[in-house]
Amino acid sequence: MPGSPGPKGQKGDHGDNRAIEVKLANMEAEIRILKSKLEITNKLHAFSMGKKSGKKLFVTNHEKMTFSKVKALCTELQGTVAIPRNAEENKAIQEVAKGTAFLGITDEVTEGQFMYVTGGRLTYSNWKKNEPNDYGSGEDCVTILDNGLWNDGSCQSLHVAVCEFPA
Ligand SMILES: [Ca+2]
Ligand SMILES: [Ca+2]
Repeated sequence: MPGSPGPKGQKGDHGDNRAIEVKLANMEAEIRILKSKLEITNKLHAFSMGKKSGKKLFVTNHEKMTFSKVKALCTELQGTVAIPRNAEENKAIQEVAKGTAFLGITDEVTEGQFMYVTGGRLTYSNWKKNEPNDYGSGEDCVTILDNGLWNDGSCQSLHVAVCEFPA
């Protein structure tokens, strides 16, 4: 995953073309080295996370926070809040979270109509019996419980942050 672009550098001194060409060649060589190092780092990271080819990666820092904080954190990492699209992904998130975690699903826009934070209506769900119940008319976020079942809960509650990254 590429980082955000760095700040603009200061204007350099004027030099003759020869000096500039040498500088440019050196920079190109450095970029090549950095690229290959980054590639190895990415591979090593994916390997250490048990990343399987063609599967999404679900990652947690085991911290509990509000839904908006989880969303901001995942966005900062260029991922999204974990969204299980099938039973297999639901299980994967359950195993990563090891406790109640927020999912990237809310009914904040229209009460009772749960949507993905990335857009679109639910295509898979795993609600606990008698959920979602919008208890106290204040439950617009969705959590996955340690048994893998879902409950709608308060977005202000503190739950484990799990982000997902594309396959
Ligand atoms: Ca609700
Ligand atoms: Ca509920």
